[in-house]
Amino acid sequence: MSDPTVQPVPASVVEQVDAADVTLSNPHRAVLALGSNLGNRLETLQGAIDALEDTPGVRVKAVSPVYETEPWGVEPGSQPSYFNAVVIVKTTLPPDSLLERGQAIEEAFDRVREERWGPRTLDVDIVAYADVVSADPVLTLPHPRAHERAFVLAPWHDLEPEASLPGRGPVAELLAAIGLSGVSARADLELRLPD
Ligand code: PH2
Ligand code: MG
Ligand code: MG
Repeated sequence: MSDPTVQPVPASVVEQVDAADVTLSNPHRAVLALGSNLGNRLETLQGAIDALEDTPGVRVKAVSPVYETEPWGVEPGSQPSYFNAVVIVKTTLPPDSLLERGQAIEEAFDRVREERWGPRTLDVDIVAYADVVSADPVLTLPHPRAHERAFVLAPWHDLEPEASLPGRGPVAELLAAIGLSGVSARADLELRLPD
C-alpha cells in the first residue's frame, strides 16, 4: 500500500548501495526499533532483546530507556499505547537476514499481521544499517518513516545524541523538528542489556 505521507528519499542518495549487496566479514552497526502494544509489553520487549542476542552474528550493544507512546497513524484512542525502545546491535548478518531474524522473533512473540498499523505484540524494525541507503521496497533503508517518529528518535537520541539518520540528518535536529508530543519516558521501567 502506498502512503501519501511518506517523503521519498531524494533520488540523489537512493541506491548508492543496494541492501542485498552488502556482504560482511566485519560487523556492522544497526539501529533497531522495538514496539509492543498488546500483552505484557515490557516482558515482550525484553524477550526480543534477549532473542536478538541469542542470534548467531548479532550482539546487542546498547538498550534505550522505555517510552510509552501514543499509537501513531491510527484513530486516537483506537489502540492501546505502545512501549517503544531502540537497541543498537553489531552484526555480521546482511540487512535482509537481519530483517528475517527480526520477523522470526516477531512471530515467536505471536505477532499476527492483519491490518497495517494494527495493534501488535511485537514489532522489530531496522531503522538504519551502517550507512546503507536503499529504496528496496522489501527493506527500505533507513526506515522510511523513522525521521518523523518521535517514538523512534527519542529513545535513539537518548542512546546516541550525536547520531545521524543516513540521508536525513542529525537525530537531534529531526527530533527537535517534530517534538516530543505523544511520547513519554517511563523512568520507572527498565530494559536490560543481555548478560
Ligand atoms: N508502530 C507502528 C504504527 N504506529 N505507534 C507507536 N506509538 N509506536 C509504534 O511502534 C508504532 C506506532 C507500525 O509499526
Ligand atoms: Mg514498525
Ligand atoms: Mg515492522
